[in-house]
Amino acid sequence: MLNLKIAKIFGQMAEYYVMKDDKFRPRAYERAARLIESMEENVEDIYKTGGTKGLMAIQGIGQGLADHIEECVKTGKIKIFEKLKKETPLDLESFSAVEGVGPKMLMALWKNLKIKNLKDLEKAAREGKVRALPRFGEKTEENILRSIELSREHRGRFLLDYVSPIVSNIEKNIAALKSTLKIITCGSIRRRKETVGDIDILATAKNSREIMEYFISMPNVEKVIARGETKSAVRINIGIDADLRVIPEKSFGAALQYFTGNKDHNVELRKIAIKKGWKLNEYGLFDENNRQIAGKTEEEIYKKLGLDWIPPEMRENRGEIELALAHKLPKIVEYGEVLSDLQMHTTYSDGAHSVAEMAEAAARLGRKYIAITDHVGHLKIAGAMDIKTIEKQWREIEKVDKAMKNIKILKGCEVDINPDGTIALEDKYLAKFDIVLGSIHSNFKMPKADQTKRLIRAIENPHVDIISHPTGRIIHQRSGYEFDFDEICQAAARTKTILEANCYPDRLDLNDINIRRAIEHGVKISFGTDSHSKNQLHYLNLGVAQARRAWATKKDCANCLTADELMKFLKSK
Ligand code: DGT
Ligand code: CA
Ligand code: CA
Ligand code: ZN
Repeated sequence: MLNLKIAKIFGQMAEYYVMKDDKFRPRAYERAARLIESMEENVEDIYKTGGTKGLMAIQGIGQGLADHIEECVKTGKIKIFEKLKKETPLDLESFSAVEGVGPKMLMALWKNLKIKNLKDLEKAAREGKVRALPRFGEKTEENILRSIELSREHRGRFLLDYVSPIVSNIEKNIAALKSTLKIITCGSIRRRKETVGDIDILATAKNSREIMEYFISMPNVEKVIARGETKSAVRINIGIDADLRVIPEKSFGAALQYFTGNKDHNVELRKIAIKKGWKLNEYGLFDENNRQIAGKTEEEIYKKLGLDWIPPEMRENRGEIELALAHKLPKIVEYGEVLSDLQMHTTYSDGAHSVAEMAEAAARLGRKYIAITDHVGHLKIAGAMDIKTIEKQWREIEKVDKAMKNIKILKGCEVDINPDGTIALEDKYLAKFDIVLGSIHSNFKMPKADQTKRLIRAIENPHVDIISHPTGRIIHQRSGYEFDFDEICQAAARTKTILEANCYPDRLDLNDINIRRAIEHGVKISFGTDSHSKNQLHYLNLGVAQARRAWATKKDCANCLTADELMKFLKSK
């Protein structure tokens, strides 16, 4: 947990230094925050074994930051941060849910209206006080209110990737107990939904008491909500609830099916049972004489009802039940069929690791090839590359690629799409990359028709292979720019342009619904983790899960092609 705490403090210090017009600190603190947040090793452990020297061995951590971490480990606080907070006592965290309100604006809101937190801001905006401030205006006020609404919709839901490590940890620890027989998490987590409301765990056991005792006294339990022999519920310290049910073996499959859901899928399934004169619930499938005819495994429940087994990701009552009844379920892409990662950043732009470090980590995860896609264009804050730097990177990629036998590295880039739909790099350079991702990183608020035209023009550029994070939405933060999605899909299908299923935990863009629409238009999708650190490369499966939720098959996914096949496909554009 300490990593998150320090990352949060550094992130807020970056914001305070922006308010103070500091030239260098904001970027240094922001980078450190992102780096630490994504690190697997705990900085506290690194400090305890290697001291500040050990910390400084981490790329991007200098003396000053190392001293801060030391102070935080020793005293639980950082004095300079406490001083900054005292000077400008803002609840910065509360504002993180609102898009488009930067530190400078927060400073102005504080100075002029004494706005300290999100609640104050909403009140002032509703009263029309925000628009009166210099450089704010009516439009900004509207946007603030809209984005507060959006964040409210998401309240109480957590990013799948944020919850996953906590879940794995609980599963691992419970599995290690003597009395545990089986343990599995179901609900929206098993369906790999992009956000989850709570953690639903099922277990079978020789004796439920040991499991329950452990569950309610886990170190990260903040509050015990309910405790019992077969069911307990707790609040975990990140604010999410978890419940654990211990189920008899003979009902395990039925419970697994029931608690995996979703609810609508279950309701449809139960109707099929009722039509046969049977009964289906979390204890089993029962015939007209109330004899259990299935329930030990999930497979036998589907089978007895006349359905093929349905992968959990598909269980959303979006037509999968009819197909399973007709034995016509699509063969959705398997996690292991995805060979590559087609978006990542290195130290050449805003990433934390070198080309070689990224390639080695990707190879360890079993990727057969990757595309290095540093920023090109206008994103100064993201360290966009110029021509000289690009050429230098190409030589480096060639060198690393030659040295590494188990992975192929493609020369790629993520280049800005200008407001008029032209690309922020000349064609003669674009032509030299193996793969080009076009992205919208600016002018989000254009009218729908203009935004659509802009994207179509980018798609029509023969050098643009993939449109990256096509809708621009960020989960819990912003809903994405407005454009005609079907028109974009038609243009992409016509030109053989790929649309990305970005795998970054709060992007997942395209989302499951849009992936399905794209596929129906005949568009290929690609997976890119958008990693800014080698510790993020595992995000790949988050995106693949969304594609499975969209019923994508192997042939719909560019990353299921071998590197040679992909190059051939790209040349056919
Ligand atoms: P979440 O937690 O909001 O992300 O979504 P779920 O799908 O995990 O929903 P949750 O935790 O409320 O319930 C877990 C599963 O239990 C749900 O997917 C289906 C099942 N379930 C819950 N309530 C009902 C119900 O009223 N009827 C039926 N048939 N199943 C239900
Ligand atoms: Ca749930
Ligand atoms: Ca639940
Ligand atoms: Zn991007």
